[in-house]
Order: sequence, then C-alpha cells, then structure tokens
Amino acid sequence: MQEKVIKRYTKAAGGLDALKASLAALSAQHIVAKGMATLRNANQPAGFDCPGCAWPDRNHQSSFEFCENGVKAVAAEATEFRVTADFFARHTVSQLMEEDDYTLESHGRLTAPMRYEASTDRYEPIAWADAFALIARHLQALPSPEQAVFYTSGRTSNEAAFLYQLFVREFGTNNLPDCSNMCHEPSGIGMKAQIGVGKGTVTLDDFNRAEAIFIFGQNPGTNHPRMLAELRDAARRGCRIVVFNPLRERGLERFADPKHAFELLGGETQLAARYYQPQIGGDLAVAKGLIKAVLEAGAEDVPFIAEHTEGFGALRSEILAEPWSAIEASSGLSAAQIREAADIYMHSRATILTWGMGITQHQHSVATIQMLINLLLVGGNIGKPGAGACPVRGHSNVQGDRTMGIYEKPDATFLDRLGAAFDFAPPRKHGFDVIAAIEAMLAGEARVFFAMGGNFAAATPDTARSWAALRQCALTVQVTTKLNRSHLVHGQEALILPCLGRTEIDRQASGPQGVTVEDSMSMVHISQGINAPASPQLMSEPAIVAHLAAACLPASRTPWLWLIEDYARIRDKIAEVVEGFADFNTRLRAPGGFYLGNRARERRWQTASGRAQFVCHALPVWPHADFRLMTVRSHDQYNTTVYGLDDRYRGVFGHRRVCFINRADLARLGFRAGEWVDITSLWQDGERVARQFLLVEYDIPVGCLASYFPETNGLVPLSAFADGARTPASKSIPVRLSRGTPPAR
Ligand SMILES: Nc1nc2c(c(=O)[nH]1)N[C@H]1C(S)=C(S)[C@@H](COP(=O)(O)OP(=O)(O)OC[C@H]3O[C@@H](n4cnc5c(=O)[nH]c(N)nc54)[C@H](O)[C@@H]3O)O[C@H]1N2
Ligand SMILES: Nc1nc2c(c(=O)[nH]1)N[C@H]1C(S)=C(S)[C@@H](COP(=O)(O)OP(=O)(O)OC[C@H]3O[C@@H](n4cnc5c(=O)[nH]c(N)nc54)[C@H](O)[C@@H]3O)O[C@H]1N2
Ligand SMILES: [Mo]
Repeated sequence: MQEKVIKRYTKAAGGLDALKASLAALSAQHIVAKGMATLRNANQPAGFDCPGCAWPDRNHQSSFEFCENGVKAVAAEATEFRVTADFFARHTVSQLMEEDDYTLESHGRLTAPMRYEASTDRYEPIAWADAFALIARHLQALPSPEQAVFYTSGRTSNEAAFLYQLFVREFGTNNLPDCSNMCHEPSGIGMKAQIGVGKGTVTLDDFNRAEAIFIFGQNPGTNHPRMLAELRDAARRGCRIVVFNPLRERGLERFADPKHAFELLGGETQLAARYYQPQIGGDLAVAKGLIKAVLEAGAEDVPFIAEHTEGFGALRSEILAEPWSAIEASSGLSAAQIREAADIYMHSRATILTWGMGITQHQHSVATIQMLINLLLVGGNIGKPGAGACPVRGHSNVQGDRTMGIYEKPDATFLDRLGAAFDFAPPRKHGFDVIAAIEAMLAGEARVFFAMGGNFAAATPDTARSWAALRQCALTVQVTTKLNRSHLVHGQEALILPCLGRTEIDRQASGPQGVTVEDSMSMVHISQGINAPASPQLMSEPAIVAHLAAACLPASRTPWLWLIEDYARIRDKIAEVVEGFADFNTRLRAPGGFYLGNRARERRWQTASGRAQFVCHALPVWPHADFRLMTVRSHDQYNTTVYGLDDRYRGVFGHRRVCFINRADLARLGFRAGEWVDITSLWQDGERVARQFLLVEYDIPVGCLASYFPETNGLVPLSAFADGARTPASKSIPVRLSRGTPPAR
C-alpha cells in the first residue's frame, strides 16, 4: 500500500504537471472541448468569475486567468454527468450513504427538484411550486421564526445573498450562519476591534511594491494557485518571501508558471527566501517574538505609533517581559530563527502579512491575528503602498456575502437601512452561528434547516452530533448544484433544490443576467455565465429566493418577482442599503469592476477612539496530549468536494486516509510509515475516534500531525472553537494514535 500511495514529488509547483492535471480534470468530466471554450471566459470582463477561490485577478482582464484548481472547479460544474430523477429511483438514500464523498460528487449535476419520500427511502420528483409550498407550510407552522436556520456557503452571488438575507429578516430572524463562521470569522473579529475594518487592507498593486511578504498558515499552491504568480513576480524583483508553516508545502518553495514557456520546460522560481516550521498553533508566540526583536532593536515606527495608535506602552512592557524561552517553547522555533525573520521585517520598508486557515482555526486564533496586526502596526505597515494585512479568503464570494448582510450579528445601521428600503421592521436579536445552529437543532429548538449552497453535514465539526442535529429537523432544504452528504443526512422531510452554477446562462424576463461578486481584496465585478444550463429545470439562486419569499411571506411589501426580472433592480436596492455601493449599476460597467475602498488603508481608524489599537495577549496554554492534529485540504479537493484522490505536491496518490507524521515520532511510538492507525481526539466531554489512517513520514515538527478534512471532522469537538469567534478549532485537535487495522479489500 505504502509503495503505491507515497511517491516523493521533487518538481516545482505548477509547471507541465499542472497543465496535465488540468487536461485530465476536463477529460474526467468528458468536456475537453467545452471545457477549453468555457475556460477562455474565466475571469474575463465579459465572462464568469472563477467559482474556485477568492484571490483577485489582475484587472480581471488578462488573457489567461485561471489555474489548475480553477479548472477543476469549472470542470466539476460544467461536467457532462447528470443526476436525474431516474438516478434517484435506482438508489435509496441508505445505499447512497455507503458511497464516499468522491463517488457522490462524481455522479454529476443535479437536474430536478426532489422531495424525500420516507416510505421508499428515495428522493422523488416534485414541482417547484409544490416545493415552495411545502417550505412555506413548515415555516408558517413554527411557533417562532427563530426556530428556522438559514445557512449560506460562499459561492452565492451578491444579488442572491442580498435577497436571501432580506427574505430571512422579513420572515423574522437573524439566524444566518455561514461558512465564514468556520473560516475567516476570527480575522474579521480581530481586525475590526483593532483597525476598524474586518477585511484585508491591501490590493494586488501592493504585491508589486512590497519589499517583504510574510505568509502564515496558508497553502496557496493548492488553495489559491493564482497567488503563486504574484509571489513569483515579487520574488523575481527581489521581494523577500518569508513563510511560517509546520508543513513543507511545495507551492511555497518553488514555482514554475505554466503561463511561461521557459518555466514549462523546467525553469522555476524560488519563492520562500526563508521557510520556518513552527509547531501547530505556535504563531502567536512567533508574532510576539517578531515584535520583541523589533522592540529590542529599537526599530519600531515611532511617528506612526504616536500619530495613529493607542496601547503601545502596555504592549511594549508585556512583550519585553515575555522571556525568549517561553516564546521558543510555545512557537517551536529558536530565538535565533525568529530574530533572523525579524531582521527581514525591519529591513523591509513595506511588508504584507498574509494568512489562511492555519491561523484562523485554533482556540487562540483571534489573539494570534491581533498579534499579527500588532506586528504590522509596530512597523507602520498599514496604510502605505506595498504594505498591509491580507487575510486570504476562501470561497469566491464569501467576502461579498458578508457585505450583503449574510451575518448572524448584523449591525444596527445596516438593519435600519434595510428596514427603511423595504418598509419593514427587521429583527434585532442576534441569530445563530454555525455552532449555535447545531446546538439549537440538537436541542429541538430549531426545526427547519435551509442551506443556500455548501455541504453543512460534511463541513461542520463533530460529525456525529452535526448529523444528529440535521436528522432531528422537521425539514431540511439544500439549494445545491451537486449531490453531497447533506442531501443524505436529512430531516423528517427533505428537499433538494438544484440551481444554476456560475458558468451557466441565467435567463430572466429581461434577458440573460449577470451577477456580482467581491474578491478577497474588495474588488466588485460582474460575472456572466456562458454555458447552457445543466438542465432546463434549474432555477437561479435569486429566483429561488424570490419564489420562496413570494410563497412564504404573503404580507410582504417587497416586489419579489419584479426584482428578479432584471437583476439591475436588485442592485439598485443594494445601492440604497449597503454602504459603498452608490451608483452600483453604473460603476459596474468599468472593465474589471470597482474597488470598495478600505478606511484603514487610508489610515482612518473606525474604532471608538479613532486610533488603531494595540492589544496584548498571553501565550496559549495547551491541553495535554501526545499530538496536535491539523485537518487540511489535499490538492484534489474543494472543501468537501473531492475531485480526485491525489495530493501531488505532498506526494500522496490514490488515497485520502493518510496521517502525516515526523520520523522521530514514528520511532518514539515504535510505528513504521505505511502502518495503519486509529486517531483518537481527547476532550473534556469524551473521546472521538477516526479509524484506518495510513501513516506517512513527512517533514512536519515533532508532536504535530496532519490529515485531510472532511474525513477527520468527527474528531473536532463541537465545543472546541476560537475564543471570541467560535470558529471550530480544526487545525489543533489534541489526539493520540493507536495501532489500527488495514481496510478490508
Ligand atoms: N483548490 C482549492 N482551493 C480552495 C479550497 C479548496 O478546498 N481547494 N478552499 C477554499 C477555502 S473555503 C479556503 S478557506 C481556502 C483555504 O486555504 P488554506 O488557508 O491554504 O487552507 P488549508 O488547506 O486548510 O491549509 C492551511 C495551511 O495552514 C498550515 N497550518 C496548519 N496549522 C498551522 C499552524 O498552526 N500554523 C501555521 N503557521 N500554519 C498552519 C497547513 O500546513 C496548510 O499549509 O482555500 C480556498 N480555495
Ligand atoms: N476539519 C475541517 N473542517 C472544515 C475546514 C477545515 O479546514 N477543516 N474548513 C472550513 C472552511 S474554511 C469552510 S469555508 C467550510 C466549507 O463549507 P461549505 O461551504 O458548506 O462546503 P463546500 O464543500 O464548499 O460546499 C460544496 C457544495 O456546494 C454546492 N455548490 C457548489 N457550487 C454551488 C453554487 O454555485 N450554488 C449553490 N447553491 N451550491 C453550490 C455543491 O452542491 C457542493 O456539494 O468548511 C469548513 N470545515
Ligand atoms: Mo473557507
């Protein structure tokens, strides 16, 4: 097994293999010609926004703006395979439950609305109107609107998200949990308190000017491959790239840009000038150490600190009092390594810090992010060209969805404007986030679960409890494009509502419609599908919301069906309600769209005192355990969507149940690479086990393990989450290993 599965990958990221993998992805979906034609329109002014990640494009108008994993995302949507009513007639839900996520995904696009029939354990066709009437009956029967939960995943367009939150609030609740709760929530919360905005402060132009880029806990070679082109250009002009990541990730080390003929033939660019491997969760200590080295050298930006900030004195004393030994123990790096990195920071006149899930998915993630912002502030690195904070978002419109009001804790100003524009009184009580929603369903306090996209059953922590929660609902509804676990783990009644994807033509009364999205750097632009819909029965997300609202809210004063005749009408309403969107329809005409702006970037701090805040945080105290386990993405998956079974850059092929471990730990435990183990997570409320993982020796610190999600989600306790942000701590699960048995077969 081990010999077949593990092959060291020695090449740079990208290169010819990325092109080969792209072609293979198209061919696996039987769409080589259609796929090529489709991809020519990806990230073009007149085309669609790539449904992959939220990394921005150069003006959204270069000629080749997609990447291998963008191709996989597009291919998964443009596939020739279909899940028809006939398919559901042939398979019971219990039979489908036996299939893994990869097989479920590979059946293709959903084609018709379906209703679960308990007597046959099958999904059966239902007319759209009957589906909306069924949902209306359930919602109207609830004693309180707070017993319904409305989840959103981050592919949903601005137009759909805006209508959806309006519907939910007219219905009477702020129960709008979203994938952000499991993702960059700590970034938004940490940054807002310090600098008054919860979004990144840089634009792509800053990547051209930075003298140093520090990358924490992010794997762009897999998850934001277009970022590698920016890093490549930066490295080539002498910008110093410094990486902090427990794992050696090829995409951060070396890159061959498939767009450059020379690099295809083996030329490559060295990306990271320095690559440090702290232990899992060691970044708060790393950030403290970097600040300490700056302070010890007297290299802080005194005028910036004096003019723009508050709380420096307290931070300074706290950090100078923190012994290097404590920083070393908590970070897993030596003081010399941290000083070396700090030296690069001090010599750079403009530094960008980027981060991803390796920072946000820990118990102390808000504290870590705030320490990273402290580091930027100490060096005056916010609000000048080439410098700033860059939380790299995940889903292609996750940032836009929040801007549109998909948030369980909306602020009063937003609600006031929404109420005024649509003549109703929005509910003020905060709603459920993802964890609270699961708890409420478990307690029987939430009875209807509606999902606008995503795969709640597979993406959430504590799989056993999440599934029990969904199964306890009276009704679960999934608006989706592909078959997934959340269709199979359902309530007493259940609906599948299939929708158009981003690549497809969305025709409404006034003609084909475009939708808008906001990328990770606050650029808003239009996205227009070009392919024929996967089935004539698909509805667009905005149309689904409008028809649902018309069925559920007979007394609503909102002209739901009129709004969707022409999405420009929705945008006019967005312009009225959402700050920064004045003249939305006009500004959208600029090629590449428009920039929403960012006050912190202008050094205008929207905090109580009008100054940026330094915040102190103690080093974390860890629960005692043999190992900390991080759950990460392989190269062949998009969150819970598994496209393939390889993780090329990490050298894993044809298998997903692997556990990366350091050689010294193998020796200490008397295990060999290639052996099978069970992983047990340790928590106050008891133990959770995931079985049959293949041990893979890897360049990872002692005491740290890595496996893929969602196979390991069952190990993440529901109550293990980020302080202050409630993001599941899925990157630092306390676990132990025990000898397992090889899978039968
Ligand atoms: N192809 C593809 N693209 C995607 C996605 C996908 O699944 N597939 N998902 C999208 C989404 S929703 C998101 S949020 C992003 C996710 O993109 P990433 O943030 O890159 O997500 P992960 O794969 O979870 O990888 C996290 C990285 O953090 C490192 N890490 C783990 N723990 C720690 C730690 O304690 N400290 C440090 N310094 N590093 C740590 C891991 O080694 C890994 O390199 O990508 C988006 N883009
Ligand atoms: N253990 C662990 N758990 C994690 C993470 C982790 O790193 N480790 N990461 C977390 C993160 S960062 C995130 S963002 C969440 C992701 O959580 P989700 O966003 O809920 O999950 P996805 O896997 O992205 O959702 C995939 C499904 O979306 C549907 N879909 C695709 N395109 C469209 C569309 O255009 N419209 C609609 N309506 N549906 C569509 C398809 O049916 C597909 O099956 O998972 C989180 N869970
Ligand atoms: Mo995410």
